[in-house]
Amino acid sequence: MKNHEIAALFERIANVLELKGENTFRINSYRKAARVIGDLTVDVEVLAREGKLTDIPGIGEGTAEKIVEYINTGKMSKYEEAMKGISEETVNLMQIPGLGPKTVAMLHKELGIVGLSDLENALHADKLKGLFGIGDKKIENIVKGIELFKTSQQRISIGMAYPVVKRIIEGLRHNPRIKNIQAAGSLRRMKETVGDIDILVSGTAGADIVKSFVNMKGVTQILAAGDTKGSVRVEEGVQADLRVVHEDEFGAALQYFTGSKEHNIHLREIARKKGMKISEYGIFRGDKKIGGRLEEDIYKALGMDWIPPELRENRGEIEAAQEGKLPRLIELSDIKGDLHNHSNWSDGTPTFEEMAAHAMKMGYKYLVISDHSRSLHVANGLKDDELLEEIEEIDKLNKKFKGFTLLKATEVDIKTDGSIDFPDKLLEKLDVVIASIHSGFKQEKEKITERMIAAIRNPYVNIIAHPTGRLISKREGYEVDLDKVIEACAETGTALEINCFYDRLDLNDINCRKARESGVMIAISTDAHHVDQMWMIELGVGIARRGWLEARDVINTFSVDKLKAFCKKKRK
Ligand code: DGT
Ligand code: CA
Ligand code: CA
Ligand code: ZN
Repeated sequence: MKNHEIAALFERIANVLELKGENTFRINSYRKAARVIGDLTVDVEVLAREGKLTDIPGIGEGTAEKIVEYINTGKMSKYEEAMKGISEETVNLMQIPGLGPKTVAMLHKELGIVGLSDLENALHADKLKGLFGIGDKKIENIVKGIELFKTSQQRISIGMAYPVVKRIIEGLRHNPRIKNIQAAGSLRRMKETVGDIDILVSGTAGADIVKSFVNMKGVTQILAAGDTKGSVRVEEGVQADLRVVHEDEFGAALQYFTGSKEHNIHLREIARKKGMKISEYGIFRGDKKIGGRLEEDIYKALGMDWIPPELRENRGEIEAAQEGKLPRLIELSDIKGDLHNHSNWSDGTPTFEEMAAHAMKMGYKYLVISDHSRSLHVANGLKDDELLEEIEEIDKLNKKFKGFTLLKATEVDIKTDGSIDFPDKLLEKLDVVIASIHSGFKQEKEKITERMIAAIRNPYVNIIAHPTGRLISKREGYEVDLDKVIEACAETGTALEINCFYDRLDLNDINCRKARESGVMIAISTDAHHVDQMWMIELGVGIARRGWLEARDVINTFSVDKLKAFCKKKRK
């Protein structure tokens, strides 16, 4: 699929035009095209072939022509035209969070900055200070932005990598020469970003397996293809390595390549003290191999319980496993419903019926419909009477379902003064109230914390959504004193959310563990705006497991009655 490539090119054109100070309307239309193409779930080439590009909302004749040109020739003349007189390096600068076209243009004019190394030199020599609109805070943001940019160049979100792995495993599963196939590395540990993808198989005829791997759909570059190892780059821009091992070594290899490195180093130390050795080939006492077919062999020989991959970060899991005190981690099958979803009544695309049908297909018992509130105009927030209508509509639909319930809710804005965007008499009519911050990100830490705590103290607010506001590789989030927030949640019986949307994953693993240790309940929610996004619950469960959560810590493992009771309890 060329969707991502084409979206990126439109985004680049928009950036270049903005850098040149051109007409905003045209710039915005390229931005829109980029977003629309990037969000498509179907192959843009297929649509082009069928002449259906202009059926996509936001794609006009001119844009469609440019897409066709790119598909046919690998080039877009509009892009080449826009780039005249501008260096690639300068355009790349605009990918740094916090560096907009105006600043980039100004830095070029005032300091002759062309690329990243110029910018870093100028920062080093303290040359930015005093330039128009640049104070200490801005400089600090640019420095942070450069850091984020550098990491985002090296790592991709698990939300991107996870479907790639599913595709690869699905593609190879039916190969008769393969006995076992499993993801290893950071992906198996469900880390929020992934440097590269590691896949392990056991089987015969390694060279053949490697060949089918490197020839798979979606591979853009073959980096290596040997008898036991293949390495490729895929169209999502990430490297994937495949290793083939003997079946009786699969467990040891899986343990080794799952990592983390810190976890493995600690294990090796324990092995050494017991007079044993572990490697990717097995576990040995002296020269004698005592295990390696199963991963469990390794942990058992070392005198501990098998440790779920999500815990393998050397954060106390080895000690817990030695004492038989590992948590019974929550599983995907424990989840009975999704607690944060948007419909076409606000900024989502699906109807209530489509959402319910998809939820039932996923085996859920309930689904929360939580459209935005009245002040969030950019997301088409609901007015008071619209929320009332929504409630009526959901009540009507619920009469038709058996063993399934749509729950009435809102994602209500916590306004800049800490007040809640709907009056109590409306909130009272809802099953669940989710509150979140979408404005005033730049307020002082104290102020933001106060706002959030005021919301937590509201007897109708049940869940705080995306508590830190960060976007992976794009935005650090607002400053909030999470310890105070956790304390207030514990006191009032308010839950914190793990927002599963791939670029949020907020709370993260560490904060989630902290919340749990203070007795705060967690909601795992996708914040889906489209039914195709509801699968991301799997990412949230991964984060929850990394945060040591058990099913009983998570409110969407409750039955519908228990969940309603949890929400009602706070109102008393
Ligand atoms: P990533 O790819 O940066 O997101 O993180 P990982 O954990 O997937 O790291 P990667 O791909 O470099 O290696 C996969 C696993 O292989 C790693 O988690 C542990 C193991 N491994 C790799 N190199 C070493 C090493 O030098 N020593 C040890 N003990 N283990 C290693
Ligand atoms: Ca890796
Ligand atoms: Ca690797
Ligand atoms: Zn939302």
